[in-house]
Formats: sequence, structure tokens, C-alpha cells
Amino acid sequence: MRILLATRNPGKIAELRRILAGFDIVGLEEFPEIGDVAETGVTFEDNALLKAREVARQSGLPSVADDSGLCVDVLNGMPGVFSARWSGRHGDDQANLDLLLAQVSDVPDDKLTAHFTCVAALSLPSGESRVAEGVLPGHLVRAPRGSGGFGYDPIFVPDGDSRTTAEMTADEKDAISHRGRAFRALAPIVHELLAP
Ligand code: ITT
Repeated sequence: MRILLATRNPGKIAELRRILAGFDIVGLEEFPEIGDVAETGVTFEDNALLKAREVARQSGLPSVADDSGLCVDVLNGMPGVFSARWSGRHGDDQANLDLLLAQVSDVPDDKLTAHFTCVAALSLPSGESRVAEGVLPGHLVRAPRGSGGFGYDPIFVPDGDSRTTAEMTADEKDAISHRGRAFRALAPIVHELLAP
């Protein structure tokens, strides 16, 4: 059974292939006619469903999409769904991270709690949809460390570890990450809805 993952990010495609072994996972690079779906929702679930539904409608294939971000407690959960464009420059990881650090510069270290969240959505061409969530709790550090990962990884330390997620190998991060957790929670739902 073919499943379309609504992303052009090869890392996400590889991760979902590992978790949904047995399914034929393809990415949007095989569907150049499908353009980017605007993430206009106000929650991770809104955006994941928007993308999964639109891509399933256009492709005629069961489709999976995810939306994720970093939620900082003293900023009332921001940048949240705006994580990729917090600085106003979409996808500029360095600018987004610099702005966030500036915004928490006066906050005591023990108040720098935060979590990554990911919502993964599965939509069928019929319109039926299901979602699953993954969360990774932790705290922020002011001095970026590590060169792995992307986005806010150099300033995020998960609970139970002293390393930032940028100091972990890809496998170590996948095993605990919000995205890994959301995709693994979605796997039984995919099997239930799509297994022959
Ligand atoms: P798609 O094309 O697949 O939609 P995207 O760039 O919009 O990918 P996400 O929705 O997955 O990326 O993530 C939104 C932002 O949240 C991302 O640009 C980062 O700033 C942040 N983020 C999400 N997951 C992260 C992670 O595992 N490590 C660090 N930052 C992350």
C-alpha cells in the first residue's frame, strides 16, 4: 500500500519509512504538481490536517502530514505553530533561534522549561482523517551546543539528558523525539485503516 508523506524533507521520509516498514512511503518530490499547502491553522493539529487532507485530495493516495514546533512556557507556548517563521524569515533557523534567546534573556535558568510538539495526521482520499501527537519535554540553554539536527536543537535539552538534541546522533534523537513519538503513535492507526 502506497502512502504519500506531505513533505520534501528527505529526513522525515526516511524516518517514516523506518517506522512504517511494509508500506511504500513516497514523498512530494514524486508529485511536482502538488504545491505547498499554506499552514494557516492556529494549532499543530489544524496544520497537520490541512496538509494531509489537501495532499490526499490532490493525489488520490492516503497521505500523512505533520506539523511541529517548540513551545516555551514563559512565552505562553510560543513560538509554537510559528516556530519556522518566528523571526519573520521562514526557515531561517539561526534568526529564529537568536530571536528566541533574546526574548528569554531576562528569564531565570530554572524557568526556561519548554517542549517540542508534533502532530501527525493521516487522511484518506475519502476525507476520513486521524491524528496522533508526540511531545518531548525539556528546557532551553542559552549557549547553543552541537551540530546535529536543525532548528532549535542546539538550545534544547530533553528531560533526563544533559546534551542538547543537536549533540545526539540522528538515531538517538529519533528514539525520543516528538516526531518519532507522533509517527510511532500513528503507526497502529495506519495499520488499522490501511492494512489489507
Ligand atoms: P515541512 O516542509 O515538512 O512542513 P517545516 O520546515 O515546516 O517542514 P516542521 O513543521 O516540521 O518543519 O517544523 C517547524 C519548525 O519547528 C522548524 O522549522 C523548527 O524551527 C522547529 N522544529 C520542529 N521540530 C524540530 C526539531 O526536531 N528540532 C528542532 N527544531 C524543530
